[in-house]
Amino acid sequence: MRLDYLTIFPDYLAPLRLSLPGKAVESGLLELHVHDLRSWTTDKHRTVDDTPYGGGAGMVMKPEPFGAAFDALEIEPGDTIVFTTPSGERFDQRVAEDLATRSRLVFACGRYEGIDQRVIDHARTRAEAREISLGDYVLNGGEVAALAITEAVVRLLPGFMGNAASLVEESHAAGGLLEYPVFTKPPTWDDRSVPDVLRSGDHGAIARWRHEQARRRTAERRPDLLAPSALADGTPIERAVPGDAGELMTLQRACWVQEAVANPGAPIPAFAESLDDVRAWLGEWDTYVVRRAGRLVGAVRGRLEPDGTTWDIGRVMVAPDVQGQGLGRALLEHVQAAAPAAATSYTLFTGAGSDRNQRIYKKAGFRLRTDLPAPPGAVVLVKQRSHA
Ligand code: 6GU
Repeated sequence: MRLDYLTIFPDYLAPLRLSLPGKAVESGLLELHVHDLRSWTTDKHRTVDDTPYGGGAGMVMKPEPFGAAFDALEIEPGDTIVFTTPSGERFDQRVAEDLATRSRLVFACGRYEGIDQRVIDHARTRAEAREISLGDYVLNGGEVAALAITEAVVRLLPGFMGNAASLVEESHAAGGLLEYPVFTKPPTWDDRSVPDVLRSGDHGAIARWRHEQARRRTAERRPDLLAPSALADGTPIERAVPGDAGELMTLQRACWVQEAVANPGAPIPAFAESLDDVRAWLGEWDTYVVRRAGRLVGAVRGRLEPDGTTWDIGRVMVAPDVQGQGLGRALLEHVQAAAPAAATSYTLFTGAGSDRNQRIYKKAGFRLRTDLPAPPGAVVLVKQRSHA
């Protein structure tokens, strides 16, 4: 694999030579080229940035040096140009695995407020171009991101690290859990002992303990990894944004017409809510939505009750024309998995006359609780959470 870096701070990328990629270079697995973007400037001051058209704060990286660099580096179809930018797609293990299949990656490290958009558009005409972000925070430049991406990609190359990596990769692979805690000698340190099970020699018990620990950690730190984040057909389940309030209100009305029919005489607050009401509760609940062809067709919300242990689920809504396709079940599973670690039980209401809803909830493990208070015309259902 050949890696090129375009940067105005070549020294920033010096660690490439020290760490693991350095070894891969020695073994001939990797070819690394760090380029000073300023070597493709033509003015006395070696200018790489200028003020933004349309005004605003900060500076924008000029297109000409990048254009000249792409020419000089003989970028061609089959190469992949990676623009590191906080507004890119989110980098993860899947992206790393994908990039590891390329024969050449060219990193264009952004600085300031970003790179002139025409550079990215131009790059797309010459090669594959991807804009990639490390995560939801802002660095001063893309160099650290290019280093991180490089390390994640290079360790996946066949022959690198004897490829033991592939065995460990189960964590962070699709559907994976975070790693379980690990221990080494001595058996007691600082009055802290290694868990007995790990010294028991019982491999079955060790595997079960590790899996339980991994699940617990994942539920606590990264509930999003446990939540099925997409429907079976790949349609994503996404967190609702404030702009969804209008469509949510529309969906709510469509769904609660059915509820009004199933529960004659019962008050239906959701049906009467205004746009401001929906906006207000959106701010207080974790809300998830599903879109089909750009239209919001499903939603669910959850929040922790003041007791700190009950995860309150509500507004499981599926547009009447797409009901019966398993969407409600997927949303219900998602919102349960999204509950914080502190949640030990789930609770929800539905109409006393809503037979279909009650059937779906019971099938999902919820039980009717006539001993608990419910709003007029409604019943309460509860399910205990199982963490393992
Ligand atoms: Cl790729 N660049 C910058 N400047 N900031 C970031 C980032 C990239 N990823 C997260 N924050």
